[in-house]
Amino acid sequence: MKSNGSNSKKDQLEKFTTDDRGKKLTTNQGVKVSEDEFSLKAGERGPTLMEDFHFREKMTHFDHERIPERIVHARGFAAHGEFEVYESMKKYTKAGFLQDPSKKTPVFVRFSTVAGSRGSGELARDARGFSTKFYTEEGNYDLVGNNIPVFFIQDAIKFPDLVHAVKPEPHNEMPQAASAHDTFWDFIANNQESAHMVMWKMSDRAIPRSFRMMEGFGVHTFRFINEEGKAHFVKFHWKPVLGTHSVVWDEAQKINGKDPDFHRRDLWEAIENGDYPEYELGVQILSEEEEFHFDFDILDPTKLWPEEDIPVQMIGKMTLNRNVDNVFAETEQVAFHPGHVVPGIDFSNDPLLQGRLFSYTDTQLIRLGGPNFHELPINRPVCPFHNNQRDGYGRQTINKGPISYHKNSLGNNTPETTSEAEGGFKHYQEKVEGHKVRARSESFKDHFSQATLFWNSMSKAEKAHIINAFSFELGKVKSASVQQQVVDMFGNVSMELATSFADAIGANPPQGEDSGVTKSSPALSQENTVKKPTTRKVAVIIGSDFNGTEVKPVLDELKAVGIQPKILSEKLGVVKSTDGIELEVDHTFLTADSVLFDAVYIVSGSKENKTFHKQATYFTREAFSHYKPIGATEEGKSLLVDKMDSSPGVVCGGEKKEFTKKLIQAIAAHRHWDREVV
Ligand code: HDD
Repeated sequence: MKSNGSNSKKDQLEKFTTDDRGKKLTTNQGVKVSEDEFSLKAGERGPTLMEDFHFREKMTHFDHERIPERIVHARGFAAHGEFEVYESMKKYTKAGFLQDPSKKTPVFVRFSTVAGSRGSGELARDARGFSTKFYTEEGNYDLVGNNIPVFFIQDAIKFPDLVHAVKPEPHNEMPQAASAHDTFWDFIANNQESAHMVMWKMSDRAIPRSFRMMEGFGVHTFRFINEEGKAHFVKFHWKPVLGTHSVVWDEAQKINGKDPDFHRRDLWEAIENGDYPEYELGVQILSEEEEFHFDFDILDPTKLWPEEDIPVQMIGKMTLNRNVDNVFAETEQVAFHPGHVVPGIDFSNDPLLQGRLFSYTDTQLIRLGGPNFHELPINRPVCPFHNNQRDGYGRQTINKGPISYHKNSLGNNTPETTSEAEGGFKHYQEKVEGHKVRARSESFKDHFSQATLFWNSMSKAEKAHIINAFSFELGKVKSASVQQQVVDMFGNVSMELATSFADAIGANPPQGEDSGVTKSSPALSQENTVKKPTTRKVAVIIGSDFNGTEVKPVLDELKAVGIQPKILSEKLGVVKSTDGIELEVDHTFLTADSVLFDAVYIVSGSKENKTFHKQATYFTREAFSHYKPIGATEEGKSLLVDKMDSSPGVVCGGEKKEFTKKLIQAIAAHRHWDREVV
């Protein structure tokens, strides 16, 4: 088992895992405690005594339970899994975990929002972090990416400015987990390299339906290095097997109230149900000779490599199959770092990446309290590690012997270095020449062409969502000057876009003309993604005395394709059909809401009363307005008001098999954008 690494991380974590159930309560010194409800006092009504070491230890530990949250990506959720490569990538890289298809590499993946604090709602309009730690036999490799393939800025020195601008404004600490405020948009208008990323952030990508349904990107250009020392440029992609899907903005805002844990709950439940989230790892590869073949600089992190020009090859699959045992110990203490690479993977000179290589260790020093965070169980590599680093807060390793320096003779000069041929990491010997300058390459100066490419690639509905997002965000901005600057800036991307939101916010239309780019990239539109019904949640609105013979087979068939019908009625308990079928109720109208489901199946029931009717109609109307698939029995049709029954994605009554087939298709389609919402 150990040899293929499949469970090496789990085995390692188990050594540090403890189960307190059934055990005796003790102090941290192991002394059994006889009383845990009353502090030690001088007399029943007297003062507490200093010598109550149990009280003091318990209270002191409690007082120190919190650690600083991550400066960005504070709210996140993680899971364990494994990665398998499809076939050896030997031609391009010597990285051990990318050689052998029979090998499973343990991984730990943390998803996050960027701007909000640790307790914020998960449906914020924001990029999502997508960080993967591969516990390889050659050391930990971290792919610390986002669900957006480009970034706001081109040089890491601007990262503190960007983050200050998007975080809540310092004078009143508002708004939480939102970019719809003056300082963010002031930053954007005055740092126009952000145009491309802002287009993604205003698109549906920034409000994913699920962590299981979003792409991941390494963003930067990295290098693959093979056994011969030859380098290729590489971009990394994660493609979710379920396709890339989003919610709508009105829904996102409501979910934040109804269930601020929506994304983590979704991930947690999928894994608990055995619906393991899967992502394929894709790479775009360019030879060193091709570096200058494009109309963008491949070192510029505000640029993507269009998939139609440089295809994404799928090279492996990651499956998340185990929830954490303890969120603090694992999810909170995990420390990712783009600089954690293994032989076969190396950096490029992307100035954003270069700055990140400093920041991540630095931040862990304050967040995790010192230089020994690599010893925390979640961060330990599964291969041995030895060096002359010593001591520091919270040191756990007990290094034997007097030698803690290199070179030495007393320890036979060990721990010893390893040659490149035997697996020692050697940095790629890129030739570099230049003057020391604070400058940006001319080749980084086109900020709008790819932003227009993105706009051109959107479907009609996606474009409408982007216009609405700009109108919402800028509608919340108070400064008319900032609003106008943003309108003028995005006029460079698309006059249609900027004119539309200028109109919505009462600003002047943009002057001039846009970038003139006419090319589009179909891979960028979520309309063209994979569409599957699997794991979709359907609210089955049902009252007593329903028609069991009609409904039961539909529910069975939905389940057979992996759809999850949840029974929703007026009160918990069971609902009974006229023909003796009983269904256990999962939710009531009080505990659930249409925004928490992917689709609705209205069964109704003859005994339903007025309140039932009112609540069910509200529920259905809201789902309809979010373009969700709706199915209805003959009886359930009575809840479909305003000609909903003849709208796209609404399936009514009819022959059972045909009905179910159409309903499943409608659910797989995710949303029905061509619906007129009244
Ligand atoms: Fe970063 C966290 C992704 C630019 C500095 N970043 C962090 C996380 C993700 C990213 C997913 C959360 C890791 C986790 O789950 O623990 N960051 C990105 C991407 C970037 C990016 C895709 C651009 C391509 N980041 C970036 C820059 C800097 C940082 C330019 C600073 C120079 N990022 C940090 C950080 C964080 C972090 C302050 C906060 C918590 C942490 O590192 O561990 O160091």
